[in-house]
Amino acid sequence: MGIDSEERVVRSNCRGCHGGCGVLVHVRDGVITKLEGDPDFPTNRGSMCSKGLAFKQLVYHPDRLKHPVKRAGKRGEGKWERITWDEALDTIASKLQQVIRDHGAESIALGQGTSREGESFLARFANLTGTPNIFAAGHFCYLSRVGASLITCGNLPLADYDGNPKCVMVWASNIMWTNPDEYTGENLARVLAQGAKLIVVDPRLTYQASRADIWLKLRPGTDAALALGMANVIISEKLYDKEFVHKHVHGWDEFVERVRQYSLEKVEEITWVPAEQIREAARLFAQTKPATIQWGVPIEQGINCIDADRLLIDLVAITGNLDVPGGAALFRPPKGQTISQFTHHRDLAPEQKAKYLGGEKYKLAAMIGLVPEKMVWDAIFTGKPYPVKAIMIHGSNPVVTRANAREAYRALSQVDFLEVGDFFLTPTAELADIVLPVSTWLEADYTGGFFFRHGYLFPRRKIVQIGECKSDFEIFNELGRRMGQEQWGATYLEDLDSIVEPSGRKWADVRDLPYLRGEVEYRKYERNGFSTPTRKFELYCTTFEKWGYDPLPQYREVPESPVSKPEVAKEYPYILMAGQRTPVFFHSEHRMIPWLRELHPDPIAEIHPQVAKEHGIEDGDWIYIESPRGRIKHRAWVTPTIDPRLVAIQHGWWFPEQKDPGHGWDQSSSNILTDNDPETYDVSMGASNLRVMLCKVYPVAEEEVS
Ligand SMILES: Nc1nc2c(c(=O)[nH]1)N[C@H]1C(S)=C(S)[C@@H](COP(=O)(O)OP(=O)(O)OC[C@H]3O[C@@H](n4cnc5c(=O)[nH]c(N)nc54)[C@H](O)[C@@H]3O)O[C@H]1N2
Ligand SMILES: Nc1nc2c(c(=O)[nH]1)N[C@H]1C(S)=C(S)[C@@H](COP(=O)(O)OP(=O)(O)OC[C@H]3O[C@@H](n4cnc5c(=O)[nH]c(N)nc54)[C@H](O)[C@@H]3O)O[C@H]1N2
Ligand code: SF4
Ligand SMILES: [Mo]
Repeated sequence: MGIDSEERVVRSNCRGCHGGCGVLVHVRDGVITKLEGDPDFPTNRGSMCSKGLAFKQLVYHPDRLKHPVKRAGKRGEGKWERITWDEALDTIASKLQQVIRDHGAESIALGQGTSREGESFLARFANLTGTPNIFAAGHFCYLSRVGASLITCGNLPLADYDGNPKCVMVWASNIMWTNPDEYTGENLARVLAQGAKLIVVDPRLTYQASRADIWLKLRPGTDAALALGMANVIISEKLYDKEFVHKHVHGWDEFVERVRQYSLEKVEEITWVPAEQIREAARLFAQTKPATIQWGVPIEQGINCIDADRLLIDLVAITGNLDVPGGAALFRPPKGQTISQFTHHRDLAPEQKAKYLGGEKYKLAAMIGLVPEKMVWDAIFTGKPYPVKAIMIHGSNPVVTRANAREAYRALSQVDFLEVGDFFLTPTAELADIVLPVSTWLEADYTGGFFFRHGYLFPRRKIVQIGECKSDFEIFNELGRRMGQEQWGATYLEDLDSIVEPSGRKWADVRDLPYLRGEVEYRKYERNGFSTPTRKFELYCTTFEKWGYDPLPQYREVPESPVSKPEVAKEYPYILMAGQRTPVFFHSEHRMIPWLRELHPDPIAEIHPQVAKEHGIEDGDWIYIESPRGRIKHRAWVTPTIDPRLVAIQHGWWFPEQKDPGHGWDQSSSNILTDNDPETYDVSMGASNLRVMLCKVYPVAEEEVS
């Protein structure tokens, strides 16, 4: 004990966000003392972000839920009673079985948020239970990209930084702060330091935009139009890869015809980007080889979601940068079970698949196994097309993170039975009947990154045990077995065995390896074609044709903009960008972590000095941001880096330090301002508009500042 005790260093990989950074975990006397970057790890090469460095404060946080609890008072009253795991799991299992008996398995919905490691086990549990209804964040984030890629070229293309791109088009991405999905910012920084050209497409002057060779400062939400304009230049100046187009593309002529409808004059008018700059960027992108696109989520959070995604893949493909070194590669996973095999997605009975909520309308979402959450809320409110009676949410805080947060709050307050698995009593967990305490990535074994498409698996070992916490893996395994599902292993470690089994190994054989990587091979399409109905890269999407959507990409005007709603714009004159991330928080998380909150105590709205002057706002003042649906408070950051026609706010705010059970969920959350109207959804994916709408701003009166 004390100063003589031994310090162990355990290699692991962080999952404080999506990033999967290699870390060295220092442990003394069974307690984690420090996390630092692993210089030998391929994804981060020693770098770590503030969230990862502060993660031990999350693990040992005094407010962490350490045992299961059940509701003691009324819904949302904040009164809890400690229960055993047996009581918790028995209660959940018998409730779910009762719903299956009375209404059918489809009346159970499983909820998750953005990618967490537990998602594979959650999906497996849903499929084995027989419900098609999984709601997540995927329809407006990432899985939309996966879906768009599946129907276009069979797999998700990823920027191949290891192949050293000579030009990177950073499109709606703040990767240095966000390390999203398969990516870490470290890789972009490295190729830029090696001299790669940089094009940035972003309405705000970000760090990257300030260093770009070309910065395209577009009107928020108009990305699809800009991409069509760039395609127009590439086609009319014959800058495309003729051989690729000739041999591997389906629907070239139709695509060319569609693109011709987007003249640069028209695109300039829609996007605010001068025609000459569009031309210059298209030339730089098409003429520098290899080139890649680093895309980000804002293009997906609204009505143009899938077409914007498709267009970015199209730009990569027609310039000959698909599946080539330094372009956008189609990686293969290491040998093992596929996600679809593991989750038993294919085993969900056809009659159950036919019951996807919203599946008739949002066919792409149903194809990848997702339900827009609004369909679940409506089924709770109306019982149509059938009632949803029980919800299990693991790894999400919809009361803060989904469009029209008030509606989400109402739905989750009304559903018959709600179980939430989380680290803390979030505003969503506070509405539950039972809350389960979940382990973090430092507290369980797992094949990290299993859901991602970068071709890696990051084995991770359990290092500490906190209270009675259990991992999502263990919870779904135990619950599944209680429900009589025979496919689960005797412990969840046997389920991990099954993931690696096709490689002839067991979990124990790989758990101490730093990572596993699939074989990297480029230009696979030359041998096999693409995994699409035509075996070609589909500029003209035959799947969409079959489903009755426009097979070619188009631009749809943002549903609430000065163009589409000039009357509303008279009262709400600014375009609101509702979703800035900060480097120190992940969505609604981390506001309770001292090191991180100290760096960023309050929600911040970016407004231009001209706007500030007009409304009598000083830098640092509390202001209201109001949309036609409600108002919230942020502190003003008066900055010339934002256009005077725009206001940018952050996303994910609640206040764990406020002790009432709502924890201020409706005070500063961007989703008090958003709508969740299906009229504004992407047609095939059901992506809701989280980002672009109209607003006004004004100071908070002194007496209202709390
Ligand atoms: N207006 C607006 N809304 C947005 C966005 C925006 O830009 N603007 N962004 C959207 C996007 S892209 C996304 S992906 C969503 C994210 O939406 P969510 O995924 O709902 O966001 P989080 O706040 O990360 O919620 C995750 C919760 O799970 C808990 N958690 C973390 N890890 C685990 C785990 O391993 N297991 C379990 N059981 N729990 C865990 C955390 O404590 C937290 O409470 O938000 C969306 N909402
Ligand atoms: N620290 C931290 N990291 C995160 C998250 C977090 O909350 N915090 N969230 C995670 C999740 S789930 C996601 S999806 C990713 C998101 O991370 P990214 O994909 O990087 O997306 P954002 O940071 O939301 O926005 C990126 C940039 O797009 C710009 N932008 C906004 N609207 C538009 C638009 O209409 N068009 C264009 N071209 N640009 C626009 C913004 O100004 C911003 O600079 O980050 C992940 N990583
Ligand atoms: S970027 Fe994500 S994975 Fe990497 S250190 Fe930060 S929190 Fe951890
Ligand atoms: Mo996301």
